[in-house]
Parts: sequence; structure tokens; C-alpha cells
Amino acid sequence: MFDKVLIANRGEIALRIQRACREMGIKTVVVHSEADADAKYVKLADESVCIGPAPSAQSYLNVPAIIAAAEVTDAQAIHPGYGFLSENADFSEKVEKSGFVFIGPRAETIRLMGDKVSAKAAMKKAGVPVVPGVDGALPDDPREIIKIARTIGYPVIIKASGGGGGRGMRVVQTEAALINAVTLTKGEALAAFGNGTVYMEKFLENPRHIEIQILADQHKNAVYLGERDCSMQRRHQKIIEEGPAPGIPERLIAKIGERCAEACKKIGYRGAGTFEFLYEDGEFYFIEMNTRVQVEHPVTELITGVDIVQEQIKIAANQKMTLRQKDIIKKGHAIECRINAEDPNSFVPSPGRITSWHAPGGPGIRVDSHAYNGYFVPPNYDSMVGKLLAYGATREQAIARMRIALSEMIVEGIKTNIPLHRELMDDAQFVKGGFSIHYLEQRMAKLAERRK
Ligand code: MV4
Repeated sequence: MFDKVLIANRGEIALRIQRACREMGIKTVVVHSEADADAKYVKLADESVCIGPAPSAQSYLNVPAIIAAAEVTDAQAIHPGYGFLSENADFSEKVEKSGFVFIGPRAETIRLMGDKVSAKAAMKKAGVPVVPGVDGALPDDPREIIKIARTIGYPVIIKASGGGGGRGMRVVQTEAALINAVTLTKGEALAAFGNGTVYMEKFLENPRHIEIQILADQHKNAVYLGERDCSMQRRHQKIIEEGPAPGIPERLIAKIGERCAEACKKIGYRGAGTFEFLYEDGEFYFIEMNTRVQVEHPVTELITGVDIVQEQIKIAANQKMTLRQKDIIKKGHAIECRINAEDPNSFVPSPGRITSWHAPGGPGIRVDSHAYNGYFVPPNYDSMVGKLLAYGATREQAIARMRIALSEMIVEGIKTNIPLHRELMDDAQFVKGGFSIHYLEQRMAKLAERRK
């Protein structure tokens, strides 16, 4: 096992990784920007290294500075967390070439999944169901493109191969709009990702976003840890995640989960990962794979009792997974509310000094946050200041506990989305469960209409 791990991230996930390391007897180095120098989680680490000024491009994305920090502190492995460099194949390659272990998949796998056309092809070949349509990149010839769209049937969606997470997509309703939409998407993709490759899928009108968490080691073992329903989102920012997914039969989850684990073995996947699916009318359609630990991983930890971050570290250290599929038993229900420093109505970020912070507690409550009384939320990064999770024997109990926790929670000095979460815990559709990815935006539009 490693003696010392460098954490190349900030905020709650830097603290989360630190806790995993501490429990395993591993020393930690946290790298930080000037804006994060005074944060308590930085002081809690065994060592810390300032790697640059506040802007991410000069600190959390500064590859030479991070590798130099690993060298001077004698760390053996680097945990990238989520965001920043976590899905950057060039970074993972440089980390390994410099003699450190990258806690994540091989660079080759990150590259394969980063390109959505190749990811989809690889998953289809490995037996994972994908959105029906014509596979591969779109050709240049407009007549060919029109033919492909006719085969698929309208509406279709044009997606950038270099995109993902909602970047670089366009829905097309009619043939008249098709070629212009393809040209626009290609141009945007080239500008944003340096890759003008686009592909086409049947557009699913009202899907749910269901994802499968997996773990795979370097000894041909792979398991799935069940699913999360991440449909409560706005502009591709998830707000609430939960598991199990309400109303989806366990046999369907087991079937798709087995396919995912099997696919991991086939492609030689290493580490933790997530298969993202759209779910509509009882069918799963693979859209993307995330090759990192995700914000919402604690939902799965609460249901399975598996510490996903510790498993990532053990896998990176080339240990054999002791977990077998039969040992993974889903129990109870977990809900996560992302607590963001933002206006609850306009979603405009609200950085600044937290003048009062009171975290809830009690049975089934977990708070993953680096914030505290007097903490300054820097304006330079993501607005998430923490995650509030509620676990219960049933979904009803988890919701009841989440309501109480949200009523206890106090954050003053900045605006947060806690009022929105309080509303959603009493929202009839949320309480019923099983809403689509469009629910939150439709609800907001309705409320705005009523205010007129
Ligand atoms: C889709 C889709 C409907 N049909 N693909 C958006 C993020 C990216 N991961 C894929 N996305 C979508 N792909 C087909 N064929 C609808 C979305 C989508 C979406 C997906 C997951 C979560 C939120 C979403 C919000 C809007 C659109």
C-alpha cells in the first residue's frame, strides 16, 4: 500500500479523499491555490503545497506544478478527485511517466471514454445497450446525413464526440433544420474541443438519467454497486441524486449492472467508474462513461456500505478486490442534496464569507463538506459547498430525514439553494419519484408563469 498520496483537488472531495487515506494509514499531501490557503482541510492534511494563484488554469490545472509537488513531498500516488484533471488522459499519462501512480483508469481508457464515438462503439461491442441509430461519426456528405436521419427517424440529436455532460448537442425536429444544425454543432465542437467530429442519435423525449457505479481491479474482477437516479437536474447540473431508482425493477438493474461489469472486464477497466444511461419505457440506453469518482458516490456508499474512495486507492495499489458481486447487498434508500452557494431562484453564484454554519445530524444523516463558520467561499470555483445525504430503511424515511436535516441546517452570509431543496422534499412529483430529466426545468417554467 502507498505510504503517501497527493490529492490534486479542493473542497469537499479533497477532504473526503483525505479521510479515506487517514483511515487506511496513508499520509496525505494536499495541493492548493492561493485562494484555498487558509481552508481547514488544507491544514488537516499531513502536508500542503501551494501550486499557484486562484484561477484554476494556474493552480488545479497546472500539471507541472502538481507533479513537482508530488516529487518534493515524496508522494507515491495522485488522486485527482472529480472535475479539474480527473478525466485528462494526458495528465494521467504524465503522472505515470513521472513515476507516480494515477488513482484512476489507464490513460488509454480515459482517452477511449473521452471520445464519445469510440466510447459508444466500445460499449456496444462489449454488450452494453446503446441509443438506437447509426453508429460512428457523421459523414461530410449532406445527402448521407439526411439518409441517416431518415433511417433513425425524427427527432434526432446531434452530439459532439469531444463533448459530454451536455456540452455540444443540438436537437433536430425536421429535415429542413438538419444540415444547418449539423454544421453549427460541428463548428462549435471544433472551437470548444478541437474536434469537429459529431454523431447522431434518436432523441429520447422524456428519459430518466440512471447511472451504474462499478469497480474493477487489475486482476479481472469487476462488480456493479447498483444505480443512482440523477434526473433532478438543471442545465446539466445535478441537484438531487438518489438510489435505488424509484420504480425500476431490481431484475432490470441486475441485468444492466451485469452487462456493465462484464464490459469492464472486456475493456480491462481499472478503478471506479460510472456508466450513464438514459432510461425510457423500461429500456436502458448507454450514453457516456465517467472514468472518475463522482460527486454523488456517497449515495452508493450509504446503500452498499462500500467505501468507494478506499476501493479506488486499493485498486490503484494493484491489490486484488476482495469484494464479490454476491457480497454487494443494497439496503435501504439514500438521497443526496447538493448544497450550492447560489441564489435559490436565479441560480446565480453567491460566493463570500459564511457567517454562520450549522450542519444537521442524527440517524441516517451524512454531511460531506469542507465549509464551517467563517469559511470564505472563493468566487473562482464551482459553487458547491457541500453535500447533505439522508439514508433510511425506505425512500419515505429517507425523505422524512432529509426534511428534518434541511430544517436544521443553517448557512448565513451567502445565499444557498437550501430553500429549493426544502421545496423539492415536499414536491408531489418528487415524493412520488420517477420523474424525467426535464422535471425541474418544467417546474421552474410553470412557477415563473404563475408569478406573471
Ligand atoms: C440525450 C438525450 C435524449 N436523447 N441523448 C445530455 C448530457 C449528455 N450526457 C447526454 N444528454 C442527453 N442525451 C438522446 N439520444 C437527452 C440528454 C439530456 C440529458 C441527459 C442526462 C441528464 C440530463 C439531460 C438534460 C438534457 C438532455
